[in-house]
Amino acid sequence: MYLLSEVQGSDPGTYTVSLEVSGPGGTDTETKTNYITVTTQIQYNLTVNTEGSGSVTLDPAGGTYNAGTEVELTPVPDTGWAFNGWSGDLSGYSNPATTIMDTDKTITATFDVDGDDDGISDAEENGGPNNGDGNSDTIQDSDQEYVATFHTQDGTNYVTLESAAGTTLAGCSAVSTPSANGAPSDVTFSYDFFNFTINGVGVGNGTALILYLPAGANINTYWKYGPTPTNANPHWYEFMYESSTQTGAEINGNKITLHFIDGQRGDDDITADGIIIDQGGPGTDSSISGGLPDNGSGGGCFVRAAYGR
Ligand SMILES: [Ca+2]
Ligand SMILES: [Ca+2]
Ligand SMILES: [Ca+2]
Ligand SMILES: [Ca+2]
Repeated sequence: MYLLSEVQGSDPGTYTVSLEVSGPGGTDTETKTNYITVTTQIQYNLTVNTEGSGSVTLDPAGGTYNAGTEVELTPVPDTGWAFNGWSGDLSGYSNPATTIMDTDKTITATFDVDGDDDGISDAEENGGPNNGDGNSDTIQDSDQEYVATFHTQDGTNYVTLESAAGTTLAGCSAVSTPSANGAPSDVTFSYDFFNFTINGVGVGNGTALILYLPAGANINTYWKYGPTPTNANPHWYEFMYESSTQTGAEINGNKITLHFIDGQRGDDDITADGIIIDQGGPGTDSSISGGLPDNGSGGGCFVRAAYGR
């Protein structure tokens, strides 16, 4: 009787094998190092389907990948349409999304009509809280180009962005929390991150945007990952309100007011061009003492926000 050790791994390479023989006279084991060379790479196929009008860009391109390859999928809606979720072997609303090729996969991207061009489809906005009026102004958010209601990245919650009247939102999406070095270890980003662009701000002007989280949200900080006027390399920084720059987040329960000045801290294009570009996320910092803010009556972070530093 003999046993050949199983060759593990999917990558081509040279492997060590052990041979064990046992019988009435005893047992003997022989191990040979670098004895067998495997030359065939295991590969899997990624099939992408679409519903509605749009396409999906794959990085790396191709559709056939070595086992273990991480593939980024970016939905590209046609004009007048917006991405509205993944199905099949991927779920949620992340844009872009990633998947690891550990088997053959079939993934479907759904696109629906986006009548107000904010990057969120009518169907998704109309499915939001308060019958599709997340900012409670009695107008459907799908008809408001400065209001966008959409799913969080994992698909479990809805959020609403409301920029100032006269501005327009574009490119709104929910994305994964950046995993880059320097992430704050005490902060949990339960809603992951959001991307948005505010157009029509006026060159060099200030503006504010309200982020409505689900009722009962317990958050006490807002962080960003990107460049700032004093450090052009993307980096993590806390974006709470500072009286010195008049930029940053004020938190009042589930309502976060983000103060921006075109070209200043918080504007990811760090250019005075009439456009604010943001990627950031609300979080819960377990190292902040004094409890979480709930109704603006107290709590560590709201006091910081209200009175500056
Ligand atoms: Ca829309
Ligand atoms: Ca509304
Ligand atoms: Ca809208
Ligand atoms: Ca700008």
